[in-house]
Amino acid sequence: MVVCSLTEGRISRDVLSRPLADIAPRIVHLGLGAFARAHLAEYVRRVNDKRSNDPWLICGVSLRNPDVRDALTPQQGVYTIIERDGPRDNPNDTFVLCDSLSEVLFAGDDAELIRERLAAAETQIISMTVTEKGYCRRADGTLDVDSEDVSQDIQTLKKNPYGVVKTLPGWLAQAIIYRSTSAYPVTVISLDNLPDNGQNLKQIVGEMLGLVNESAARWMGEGNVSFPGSVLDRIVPATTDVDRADVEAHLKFYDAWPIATEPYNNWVLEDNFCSDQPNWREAGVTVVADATPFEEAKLRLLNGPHSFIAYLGQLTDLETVADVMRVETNRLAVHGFMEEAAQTLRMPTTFDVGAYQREILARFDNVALQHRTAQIAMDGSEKVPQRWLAVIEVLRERGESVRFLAAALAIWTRYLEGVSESGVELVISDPRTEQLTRIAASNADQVATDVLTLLQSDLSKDEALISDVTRYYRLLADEGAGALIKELVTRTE
Ligand code: CS2
Repeated sequence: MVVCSLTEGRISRDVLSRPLADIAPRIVHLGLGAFARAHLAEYVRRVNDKRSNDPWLICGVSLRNPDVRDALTPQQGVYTIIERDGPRDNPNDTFVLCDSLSEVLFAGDDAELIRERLAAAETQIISMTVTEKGYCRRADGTLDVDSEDVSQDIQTLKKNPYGVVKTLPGWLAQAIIYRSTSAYPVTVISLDNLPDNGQNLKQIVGEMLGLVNESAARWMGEGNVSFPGSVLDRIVPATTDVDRADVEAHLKFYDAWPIATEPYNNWVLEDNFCSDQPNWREAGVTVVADATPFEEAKLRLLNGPHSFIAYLGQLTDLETVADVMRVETNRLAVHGFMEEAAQTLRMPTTFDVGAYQREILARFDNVALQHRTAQIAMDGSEKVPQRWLAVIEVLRERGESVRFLAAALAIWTRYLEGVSESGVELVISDPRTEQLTRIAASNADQVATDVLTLLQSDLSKDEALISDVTRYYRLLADEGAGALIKELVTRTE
């Protein structure tokens, strides 16, 4: 039904039987970053490949800047996904044209149309990738009503449900208010790396609605809005000019914003829909009753080690994940980290944890991907709690000591000093940069306690843990990361 072609050296879209404008999007996606374009949009493309006469199309919304809209609108939403694998000098790349986005909007200019799409009868799914900080949650998972943007959205929606909102909870509350007046149920899917993402999202939206519109909150509580949990997995580095040049060289056209990613793509989604859905299973999605064990496994065995690699790489001037993995002792430490974290999983006994770990290590080894450690290092204070602290808590409650995870905390705090071991300045990009860099610059004995206190973790009172982190921190300062990693991988308990 919808096929792509080339017009004057750019990608465009031919519509065979119906104009694109006649096909209403049934998915509205908020936060159209590279991840959503490599993951959700690709699954929807696969759905449409099977049922081409009745395509599911996505209205993609950028909340913060117009760049994606400006790049993709001239190519009618079509872009290239480059799947990279193999050795760097002889990569085994494949190029897929993704055509499941039918329009791209920007909240700053197109708010009216976005509101219309969110409220439309045809819209069955509202999904989002807004990163951890976009949820405006406090450490305990409740809505951060004290944040300026959230409190502004609350005031706006109280006065006028059609007012201009800014935050994710604001947009969703507004969408649900509209939909409740027409009785159009909707499934709202978080595609972010949050623990229990469905329930967490439900919590903040429920709180927001409770404060601004009781009848919409009641309507949602009656089961007209569902929040399936989901676990997404695909490694997606930021797009570079090399990616654009590769598309041009291989496909002979210019793509303003291709996506480079790995061949691997995985999605586990809870069977909790209260509106129409594409045939997800047909597209390769695993639909389950409870995604929590899968999510724990992914957060703790992939994302946890990923952040460990990122800070280690930043501190030791290793630019990409594969660069870190190429150092044998680092690789052993990443494996050790995984083994420590794996003890806390609750997967069914049939799940082969060893095979899962090997698969992840092989993905980290992918040199063609060029995944920068600086990219993963961003927003550490939003990631560390679910990736590391949740694991440490389980192990410490069992009375066990942690080595690799304690070392990871030491490496992170050392990285927060903002200079690599060779003296290169590091850019710390985090919503709490100011507090974190202040803590990192203070007394070495205090750093571990202060950073855990800032994250509102009870682990800040765990003296044994604090003493381990502090010892590793001192070792890092005195002898460097190489010495710490060596001690970790050679010490036998
Ligand atoms: C990464 C993730 O940047 C990060 O924090 O750990 O984006 C990771 O690549 C994805 O979750 C993989 O599915």
